[in-house]
Amino acid sequence: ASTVNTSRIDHVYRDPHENPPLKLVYGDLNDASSLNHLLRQIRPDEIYNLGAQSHVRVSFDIPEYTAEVSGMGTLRLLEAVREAGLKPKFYQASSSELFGKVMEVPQRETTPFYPRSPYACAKAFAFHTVVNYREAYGLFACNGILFNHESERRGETFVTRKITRAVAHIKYGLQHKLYLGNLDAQRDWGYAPDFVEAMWLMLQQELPDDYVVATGEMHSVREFVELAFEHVGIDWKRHVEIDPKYFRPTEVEQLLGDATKAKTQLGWAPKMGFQDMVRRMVAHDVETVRRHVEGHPPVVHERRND
Ligand code: G4F
Repeated sequence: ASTVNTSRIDHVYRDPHENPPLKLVYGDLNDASSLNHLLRQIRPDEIYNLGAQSHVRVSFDIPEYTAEVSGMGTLRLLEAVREAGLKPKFYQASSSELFGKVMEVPQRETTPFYPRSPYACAKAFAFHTVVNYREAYGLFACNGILFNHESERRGETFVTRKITRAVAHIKYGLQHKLYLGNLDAQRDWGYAPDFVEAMWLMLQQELPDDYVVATGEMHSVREFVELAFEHVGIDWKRHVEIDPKYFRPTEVEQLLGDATKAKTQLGWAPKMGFQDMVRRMVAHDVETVRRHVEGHPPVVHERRND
């Protein structure tokens, strides 16, 4: 992009003591030649493929693009690895959206997939491609089937961050209404830093495998809303309205994960609970808006390169 959009990684990207420094390069999952070139040049030990068009509702508007990036993009990356003659460890960001219209509760590694969106269909293709490259070429490739994971850095159009930002704006009188879709949807929401640890652990094992990563607790969007508004002492019913434009043609009504395999084989466990996570996200957004309102905008770093 021609605009600088590193704000979510600036704490590591701009750290002069980071050694070696984090280096950003241009590449695109839709551009096989860029992937081939980068792999030959970098010869990585580990690859974490989190690249995607990752918004489920948006995938209904741009299905072909979503399939290209999130599905075919994974294949292109794996082919680039193979063509470069490399054997890096490979992590694929698979998703609980694969379970879609759930076939059993809770969902585990053996639960059949039932994708409910172009995004989930693309991720199903990527999941099976990773398994196939593991079996066909002996690649150390793992699927992390991650349930929803949130944090202060969550994109602003996903429901959790949309809510916590709105709460902060409403508290300071900068917004009055929050328009949402399906409040009855239920998700197994974890804290992103905990989940990233699970990704790393998968690549430190002796053998590659696929793992569900989840908290084992399920909450509705309505509960998230109630808790977020409660933290600032505001009655949510006065501010939240339903706008059908946020409904999806096919919805994933509930997701609940069973991470027993990750717990026993990786020694992984989530550290942050649901209530603390919501409180933390609200506090972060309230602080950001407070600084803005009181005339202390966030520090803008010097541009290091583009
Ligand atoms: O926050 P969401 O958009 O996340 P969703 O669809 O569960 O997908 C996220 O988690 C997946 C892992 O399971 C990832 F693979 C995926 O890339 C993404 O990170 O929506 C959560 C729920 C949905 O049921 C949605 O219908 O919230 C409901 N919802 C209600 N009102 C809304 C809204 N979602 C959004 N984005 N915006 C609303 O206004």
